Amino acid sequence: MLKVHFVANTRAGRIVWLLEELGLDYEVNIMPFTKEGLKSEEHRSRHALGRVPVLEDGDVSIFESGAIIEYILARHKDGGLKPDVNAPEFPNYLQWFHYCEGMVMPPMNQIVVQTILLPPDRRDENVLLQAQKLLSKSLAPVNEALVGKDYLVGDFSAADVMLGHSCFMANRLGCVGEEMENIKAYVAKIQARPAFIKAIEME
Ligand SMILES: N[C@@H](CCC(=O)N[C@@H](CS)C(=O)NCC(=O)O)C(=O)O
Repeated sequence: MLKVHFVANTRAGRIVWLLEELGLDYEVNIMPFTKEGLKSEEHRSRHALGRVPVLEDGDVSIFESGAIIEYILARHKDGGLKPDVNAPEFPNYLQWFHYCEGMVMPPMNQIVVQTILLPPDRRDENVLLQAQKLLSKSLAPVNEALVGKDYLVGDFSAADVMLGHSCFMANRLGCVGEEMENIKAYVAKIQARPAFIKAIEME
């Protein structure tokens, strides 16, 4: 049975969302966002940095949300939620799948650190402003790519699980301005998906 090591309000939501979309059986180890849980010897044996998500599948233990998603699609749902390698949308699929952790999450991590994780006396307004600017810049091409489309690639794909989850988080952090109307509509569509609702209810 697939087992997801999960913390609420984190990228672990992507994995549960994907598993729900695919209709696969899984179990979840819900951990608190605390040092005791994440940095325990037990969890560090699964992820050296003590982070989530981690997926276990029999003898396999794998971390990095994008790698986990690729692993699940390859080993458990070949052909599911991704275009065929020779399909015209395939390069676009790869691009948006990786744009998520490559371009959108770094400034978003910084915003979370500067607004939630650091105690107020250690926060830096300039670092926050710079991260907010960079996040807006990184989201602009996503807003553009969504013109006239419900989802980034085809009817819906694993690229939407990666980047759609980040757009949802950015919106929840108040970082998607009204001018990014395509992302706003995209997030609303994602939030109406039953599989997404199940994953978020777990949060
Ligand atoms: N690139 C990694 C990022 C993993 C990551 O940073 N996860 C965060 C939650 S979204 C975490 O576990 N943070 C705990 C910590 O920083 O101690 C992925 O996509 O899985």
